[in-house]
Amino acid sequence: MNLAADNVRILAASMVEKANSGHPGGAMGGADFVNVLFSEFLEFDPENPRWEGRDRFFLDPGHMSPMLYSILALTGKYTLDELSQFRQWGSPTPGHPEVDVMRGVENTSGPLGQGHAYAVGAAIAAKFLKARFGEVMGQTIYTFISDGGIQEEISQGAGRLAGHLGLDNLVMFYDSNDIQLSTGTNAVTCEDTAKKYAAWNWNVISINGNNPDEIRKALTAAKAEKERPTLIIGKTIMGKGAVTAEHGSFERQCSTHGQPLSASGASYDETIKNLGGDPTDPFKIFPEVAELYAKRAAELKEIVAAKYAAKAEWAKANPELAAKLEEFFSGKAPKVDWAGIKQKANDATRGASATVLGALATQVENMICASADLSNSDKTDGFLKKTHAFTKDDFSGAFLQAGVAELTMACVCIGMALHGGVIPACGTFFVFSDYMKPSSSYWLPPYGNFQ
Ligand SMILES: Cc1ncc(C[n+]2csc(CCOP(=O)(O)OP(=O)(O)O)c2C)c(N)n1
Ligand SMILES: [Mg+2]
Repeated sequence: MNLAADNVRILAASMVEKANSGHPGGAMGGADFVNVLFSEFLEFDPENPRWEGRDRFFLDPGHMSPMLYSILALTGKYTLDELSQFRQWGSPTPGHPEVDVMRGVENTSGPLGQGHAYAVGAAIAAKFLKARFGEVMGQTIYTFISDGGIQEEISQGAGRLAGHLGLDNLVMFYDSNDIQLSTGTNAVTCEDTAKKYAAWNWNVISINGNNPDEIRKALTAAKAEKERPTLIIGKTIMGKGAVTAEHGSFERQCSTHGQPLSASGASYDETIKNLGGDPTDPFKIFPEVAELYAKRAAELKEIVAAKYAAKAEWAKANPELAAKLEEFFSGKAPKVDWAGIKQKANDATRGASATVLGALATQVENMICASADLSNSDKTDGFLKKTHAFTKDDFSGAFLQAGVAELTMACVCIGMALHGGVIPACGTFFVFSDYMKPSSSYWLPPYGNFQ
């Protein structure tokens, strides 16, 4: 296990070194978690990345992209050559990931905090679908957050909402390495993060985030949790394995956050050797690691075959539901009787909007509407009146009361869309939509130039 995590560390550090740009330290510390997740827990179909019943993995800190690309290379989604082209013009490995489901990248990331809010939205979408289709929509939503995401204000809304709605299908790993871009975290915070999330009704587990046994135990406990989302706080070591030219430890150094190891004060060559690699030929997958991931691929084949068989049996017994599930994920525009919508003359725009939303609520079965505590004022209640709001144990409705948190609401809606199978919409007043604007950076291509 440690060999595979070291392999990820070697690849991540080498990508940044070759590009002469990027973020090695965090990626090296988080490698142990993603290795256990991808080699033992995450359920996906290697042959069919778009399978709607797959578990999802949402990365929050986009700067840790070398960790994501490296772990996905172990699962066969990137070639070593593509890793070596990190941050190069036209390569599929931009500095910050851009959504590419076929390669296992479930979300675009870069602006800290948004990635885990997408995961909250995806978990809500999964709950909505499970309420309608049952166990065929029993997937788990995993997300990876770092100190920056925990500090960003959006985590308040995302954490509150996930706890309040009891999203037990959501598992978040917090890479708590006590280091951020310019300082140690102790320069800016003394909060008790475990208590904060527990107060929001999360199941909180604290572990050594570089220990595979503890990671495995925590993930097993998280999957068994039936009431609350789980936060695994993993204490990790920034730049794990980094050494100086004289072989002194160069771990836990802020300087490894955002530059090649050689520029940070560490020795790239000695670090790669320390991790068991060859600095003259670092883009390699160790044979034992290839074997580990081949074994997992074989297991996944069986896991997925069993799930497809269960789904086929369910579809046979529930042909109408099965057709509906397919329709929901088809991406086709829903059929709406637009001509049947009658507007009153001189109605206020929010009144006219309510009329349309009312028609959509009855005609678009997989639409979810959200409002940030304005439903009876922004008139999204035109939709709400035809359904009911989500509560902890009831996702049979189709309305999300997001609370006063416009950016959270926007990102949660994006997360629902990324999950697929649902059509999210949200409303607020124009003046407050300014609070939502950071979410729109998600749509701005090309995103690879983000620094
Ligand atoms: C919204 C937002 N603000 C600022 C940044 C710039 N930035 C990138 S990483 C980072 C802090 C990183 O700390 P942490 O998340 O702990 O990552 P680590 O240093 O441990 O790799 C900052 C401020 C950003 N990516 N997004
Ligand atoms: Mg950190």
